[in-house]
Amino acid sequence: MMSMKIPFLKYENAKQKRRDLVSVPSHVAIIMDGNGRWAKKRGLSRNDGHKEGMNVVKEVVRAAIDANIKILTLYAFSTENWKRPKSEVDYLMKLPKIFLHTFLPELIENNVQINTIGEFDSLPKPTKEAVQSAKEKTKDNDGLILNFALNYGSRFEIMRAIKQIMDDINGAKISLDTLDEQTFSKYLYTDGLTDPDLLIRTSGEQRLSNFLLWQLAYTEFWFTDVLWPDFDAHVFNQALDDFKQRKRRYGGI
Ligand code: V07
Repeated sequence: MMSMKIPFLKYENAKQKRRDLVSVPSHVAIIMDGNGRWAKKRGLSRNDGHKEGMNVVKEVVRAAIDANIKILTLYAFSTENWKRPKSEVDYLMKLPKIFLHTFLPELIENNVQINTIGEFDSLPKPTKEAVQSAKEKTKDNDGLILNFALNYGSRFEIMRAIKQIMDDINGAKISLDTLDEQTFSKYLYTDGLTDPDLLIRTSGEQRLSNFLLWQLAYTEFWFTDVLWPDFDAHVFNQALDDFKQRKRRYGGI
C-alpha cells in the first residue's frame, strides 16, 4: 500500500523568536505523576489514566519542539514499577508501541530523534522491537532528542557504572588516578547528553523517586499540583517562563 503523505506541520510561531533570545532550558526532564489519581477521581481504571497520560506526552513533545528545547527526558517506567499489578505492567508495556504506531510519522516529520535510558534488554520483546525500530529510523535526526526513561532506576545506573569502571580498570582501559566526574559520566546511560537544566514533577509530590540522581546535581526543580493527564502546553510554558526567572549559580556566587 502506498504510504499516506503526512502534511508538513509547522510549529514555528511568533513566540519562538522571542524565546530564542532569552534563556530556554536545553534539557528538560519530567516525572509524569498522577495518572492513577486522575483516573480514580473520574471513576476510571488506572490504565485509562495511563492512556490519557500518553496523549499528553504528544502535546508536550509538540510544545518542546515549539520552544526549541534540545532534549526532553520523560520518566515513563521505573525499575520499581515492576511491583505493580501484572495487568497494569502489561498495559504500560504496550504504551510505547501504541504511542509510536500513532505518533512516529509526526516525530519523523519533525526531525525528532528517539532515545532511551534504562535497562533496555530486559523489556518485553514486542516493546523492545517497537522502540528499537523507532530509534533506528530516527537515529540521524538532529532535532529534539525525545529521551524515554524506560526500566530506569538511578541507583542501579550508578552501581552499573561503578561495576563497568572496575572492569575497565582491571582491564587497564582506564586508570583509577585519572578517574574524574567527566569520565564517570561516560558510564551512565545519559552519556552524550547534557545534564537537565529543568526538572518538572506533576501531581504535587516533591521527591526524586530514583530519577537521575547524578545528573540533577545543579538542575532547577519545578513542581505543580496539576495531575499529568491534566498537564498541557500552557502549564509546560509556565514552567519554562518560571525557569527564565531563576538565577543559576552552580555552587558559585
Ligand atoms: C507511558 C504515558 C505517560 C504517563 C506516564 C506513564 C504511562 C509514552 C511512552 C513511550 C515510551 C517509549 C517510546 C515511546 C513512547 C510510554 C510507558 C508509559 C512505559 F519509545 N508514554 N508512556 N511508555 N505512559
